Amino acid sequence: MGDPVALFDMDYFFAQCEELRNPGLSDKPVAVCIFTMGEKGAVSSANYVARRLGIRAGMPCSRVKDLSPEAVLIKADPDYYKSVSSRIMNIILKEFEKVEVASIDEAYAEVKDYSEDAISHVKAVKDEILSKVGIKCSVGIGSNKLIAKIACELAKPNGFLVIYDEEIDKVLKGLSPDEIPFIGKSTQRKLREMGVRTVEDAQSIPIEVLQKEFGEKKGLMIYEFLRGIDRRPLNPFRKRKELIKFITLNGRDPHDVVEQIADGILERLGNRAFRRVGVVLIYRGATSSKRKSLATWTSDRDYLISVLKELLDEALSEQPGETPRRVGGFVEDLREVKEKGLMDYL
Ligand code: DCP
Ligand code: CA
Ligand code: CA
Repeated sequence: MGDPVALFDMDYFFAQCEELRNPGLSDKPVAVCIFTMGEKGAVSSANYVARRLGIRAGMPCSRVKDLSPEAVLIKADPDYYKSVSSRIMNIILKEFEKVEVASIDEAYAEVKDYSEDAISHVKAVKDEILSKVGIKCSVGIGSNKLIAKIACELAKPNGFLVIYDEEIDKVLKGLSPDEIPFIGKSTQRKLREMGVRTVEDAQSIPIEVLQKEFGEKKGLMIYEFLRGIDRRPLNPFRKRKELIKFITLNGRDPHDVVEQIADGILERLGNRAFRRVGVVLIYRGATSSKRKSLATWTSDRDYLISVLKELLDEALSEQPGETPRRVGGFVEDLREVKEKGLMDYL
């Protein structure tokens, strides 16, 4: 099999971000709630104290207090979680040549080999995330993304696990079919309907039967996943939906770093243009953000700087007398432009 892959997955990410800015929460059950379009909120992340009381991601927030009257319910603050995420991802991106940022709290990195040096380097990056950002994560290493993900799940929380190729079969057989990553819920349900109870049951299904049931491509993928085979390459060019640049102020006036933020964004913009601009201010214990949609796509530096300044003033006026610790700017709604530097593009 190929070069090893490491998966870094932050533990109870949103809830841990809340503990980070409010350490008094750490020994309390914490549930972060997301409210979508006026719906009743659902738990998006729960710390381990909450999980021990039966509080789980996905459950209605209204149930949390029934399970634990002491539970602390917090409304999700996505801009703040993004700012923590970007600091973590920057550490991982700096330490490895090839990285796929797979989600807000997950990144795969290609590891040279299984040598002691290479493995302890991965461990050192986990430690650096904790010492520099203050976030605990779990890390799994294996010869492909699937095995890395399985190792990471087994390592949670705050763990580190290498699954060597010769251990794959034994590890897989110790899992229930529901614990094989990347196999969706409906596939799992169908497998159960086919009488599958263990991974060994599933492995005994001939490939033709799987392909008949799930289609040629998906059937083959399931067949391979059940054997620890995953041909998906690391995808370091996965398109990000936004570009964000944060700067720690260390006492400076936020206006003095606007150009630096704009340049940090434009550096990574490449052949793309943006149609929405935003600003995030991180205070101790609070976040304030502003965004604005533009009339058209642009990649113009002066225009970006002027919009960032305008949004910065709006955001600052919301917390009068308070000094932010960090300030970030971001651009969203990206699209490719055929010619670099094209100013307006419809
Ligand atoms: N998330 C969400 N809605 C989902 C899944 C996740 O809002 N359906 C958010 C909240 C999580 C973050 O994404 O904190 C990362 O998702 P994970 O599945 O990795 O969950 P956690 O990090 O909370 O828990 P774990 O410690 O098990 O990784
Ligand atoms: Ca996580
Ligand atoms: Ca995750």
